[in-house]
Amino acid sequence: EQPTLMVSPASACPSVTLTQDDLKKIAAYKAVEHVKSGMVVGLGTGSTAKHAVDRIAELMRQGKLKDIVGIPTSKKTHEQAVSLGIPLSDLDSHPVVDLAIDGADEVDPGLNLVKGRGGSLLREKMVESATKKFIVIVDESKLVNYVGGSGLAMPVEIIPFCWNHSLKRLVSLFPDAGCVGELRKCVETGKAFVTDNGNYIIDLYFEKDMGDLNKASDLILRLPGIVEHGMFLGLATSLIVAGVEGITVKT
Ligand code: ABF
Repeated sequence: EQPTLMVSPASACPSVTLTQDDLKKIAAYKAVEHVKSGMVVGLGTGSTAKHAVDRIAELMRQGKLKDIVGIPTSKKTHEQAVSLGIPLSDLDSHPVVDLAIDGADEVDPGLNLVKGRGGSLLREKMVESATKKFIVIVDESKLVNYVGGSGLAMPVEIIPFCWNHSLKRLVSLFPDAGCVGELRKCVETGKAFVTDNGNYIIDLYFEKDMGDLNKASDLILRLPGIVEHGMFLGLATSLIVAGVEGITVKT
């Protein structure tokens, strides 16, 4: 039996202050309870998903999980999984994933997500659209009423060729939403951030909501030069939220 990491309500344990990272870990451990031996598992990216990958490896070491095949969603997660000894494969060899576990930047009440502020949205979307179950793990700070409406970035992966042209065309799709965009840059180098796939990212910011999300998605994807966007609509099958009051699971 897999141990469950429990969180006490704050009122029952007033002296314990949980950090945001503690909450991420709690959500991740809860999600890993759904991983069973023999599964093909999509391994997410980011500081929350990292805890899930660590936990899967720990259970494998303890002999509680066997014959796991991991499908990493980024080069970083690939490296982490290799260092932990998790056997890996890809969608070419395993086109159907049993379960994927990943974080998100925003989650709305309909389990629509914004992802990609970490830059891995394309591989994440490829893996998470090929899975039977996709559990999203977040701390409560990620919950929003409407994705894309938080004033924070909605990332779009584009090819580098004439990126400024693509930026302008993206912004022009949303004339009534107060949309602005910028090329994502590396903080260290000041140069364009390059994704695992050799592409650039445009971060779009909306003053007002962008309206129908599926329509917005279609409009973005129809532009030549656009590879993928960070709205994950209708892909998540469950959500695990860790907050100071405890864990909430939504399916
Ligand atoms: C990945 O990691 C991304 O899609 C998302 O941008 C980010 C969330 O990061 P964290 O878990 O570190 O908050 O899931």
